[in-house]
Parts: sequence; C-alpha cells; structure tokens
Amino acid sequence: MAEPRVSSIDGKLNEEFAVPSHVEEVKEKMSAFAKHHAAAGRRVVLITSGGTKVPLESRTVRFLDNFSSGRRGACSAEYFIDSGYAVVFLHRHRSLYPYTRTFSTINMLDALQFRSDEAFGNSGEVVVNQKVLPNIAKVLKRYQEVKDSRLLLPIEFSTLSEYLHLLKAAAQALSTIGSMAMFYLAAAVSDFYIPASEMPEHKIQSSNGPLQLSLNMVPKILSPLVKDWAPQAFVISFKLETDAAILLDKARRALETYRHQVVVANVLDSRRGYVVVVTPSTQAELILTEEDVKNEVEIEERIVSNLTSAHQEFITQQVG
Ligand code: 9Z3
Repeated sequence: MAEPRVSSIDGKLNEEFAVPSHVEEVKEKMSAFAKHHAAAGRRVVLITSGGTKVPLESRTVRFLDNFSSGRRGACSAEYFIDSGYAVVFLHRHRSLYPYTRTFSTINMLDALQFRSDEAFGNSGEVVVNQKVLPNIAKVLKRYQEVKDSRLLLPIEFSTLSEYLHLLKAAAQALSTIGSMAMFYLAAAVSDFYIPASEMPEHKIQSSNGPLQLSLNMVPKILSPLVKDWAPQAFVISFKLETDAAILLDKARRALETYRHQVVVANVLDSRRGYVVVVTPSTQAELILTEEDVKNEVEIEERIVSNLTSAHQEFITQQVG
C-alpha cells in the first residue's frame, strides 16, 4: 500500500492527537540547546525512550501501554555523553533515567541511615549506607559533571499524543543544526490508537457488557521526520520483533520505506545481548559474550560506538 502523503500525516496529527499545551515552549528549549552545543562543535542526539500510553477514555481510567523499561535509552544516553554528544532525552515519565537507572531497584530508605548522636545535636544526621549503594560516589560525580555542563536535556511524555507532537517539535528544533543532529528512536511506540473524536469522555461502564475496541493505525511518523522535518539529520530507528525469523526482513523493509540511515534490529528476549545494526549496504551483528556479561559490559556501549562512527562518516560525506 502506498505511504500516505506527508502533508496528510501533519494534518492528522493536529486533528486526532491532542496537542500538549507546552509544545512550543519545549521546542524553543530544544532549539536553543541544539544551537548552543552545535556552536561549540558538539553533535546532538535526540533519544526517545520508554513506551507510549494510549488512553481509552478522555478522562482516563484505562489505557493500553507499550512494553519498554527505558533501559536502552537511558543507558545509551550515558554512552553518547561519554562520546562527546549532547543529549535530548525524550522519555516516558518514570521510565529509567540516565545515571539514576543504576539504583532503580533500590528502596531509597534502605540506602540511607539515620544516626542519632549527641555530637550532632537533636536532629542527628543522615548518611549513605555504602553496602547498599557502593557506586554512589562515582555515579553522583559523573551525574553532577553532566548536569553542570548542561549536556542532558530531559523532556517527558506519557501518552502517544504527547510523544508524537514532542517528537515533531524535536525534529524541527534539531533540523537547525543539519547533519550534526542524530535521532535515536528507541521508544516503543504503539501502532494503534483511538482518535480524539471517537474517544468516550467518561469511564467505560462494565454494565454495558463485554468491550469491543476498534483501533486506528498510528501514522508513520518516521516518514515526515526523514523527508520533511529534519531531512539532513542522521536517523536511526529500532525494530522490535518477538519472532527472530522475520526480524531482518522487516528491518530492511523499514530502510527501503523510510530511506533513513540505520535500523537497529532486536528480538524482545535477547535484546540485552544481541542486536543487528542494518544499513542499506551493511549488516553488523553486535553480541555480548559470557565474558562481557561477567565484566558487566552493556550492549549499548557497542551500539553507540558503532553509530557514532557511522555518524562521523555521514557528516564527512555531507561536507565533502
Ligand atoms: C526497541 O526495539 C528497543 O530496543 C526496546 C528496548 C524497546 C526493545 P527496554 O526499553 O527495551 O530497554 O526495555 N525499540 C523500538 C520498538 C518499536 O516500537 N519499534 C517499532 C517497530 O518495531 C518501530 S518505531 O515496528
């Protein structure tokens, strides 16, 4: 089936997906961030991370969610910063976050100790329990350096509508720095939604019997992003399947359809240790060995290293 025209996707976005009230303000922020870093010769990557939420009612009680912990995005953000990039981190509210991700399974109150001692007066003091948080000093130091250098701009989304509008705003904001911009689209985005015009306002009543849902197809946002909103940027999408047999075929088809630069293909169960980086002319398997796993190597380090080199080559070709 032919791709819908770009202009029709733009129209659909405004008609069927509620526009977040702060989108223009966020766009300004992202644009200033991109220009500031590009002027200092720094490349900028927009990372999307986490799953989108699709409400079933406008006063939402129930919603459909997409699976993603946000670990891929949060982890990659750290490696991009270590490689000299500035990062716009467009992530699902409360999904994993760079640096704090390391402590996501820890109960903060177990990590702290209250010491009451006369020497501290009546109020006592709170100290970090080093047994619970052995790496806190190292991670905190890096987090503070990154914060002080303003290398990380966090932007949150929850719903699919917020994601789509904020991604469009990000693409337009980063288009001002041309090929210095990279898009790393790791968020797990719903393919289905209920248009605003068809959504019931109030909570769906179970007294009306079994629920039948009819969901529309989400417009393929990659198409206008590549053709219209940020045509000079280096764009990477992720392809997620549960059936390994169809993965590479789907990745290749995505590259042919959208004409962007890279698809990172992964299977749900093996995604922490195996991905394939697919371009129109190459295919590279990135695999963690048992030794790597023992040494706590993360596959995102390999993915980011592969992509930053490819981005460098892309920039050189554009200039040359
Ligand atoms: C991915 O494939 C990511 O690698 C994961 C990362 C979501 C699997 P976690 O957040 O997992 O570390 O738990 N993201 C893209 C998923 C997606 O929805 N892709 C669409 C598709 O495959 C294209 S945009 O059709």
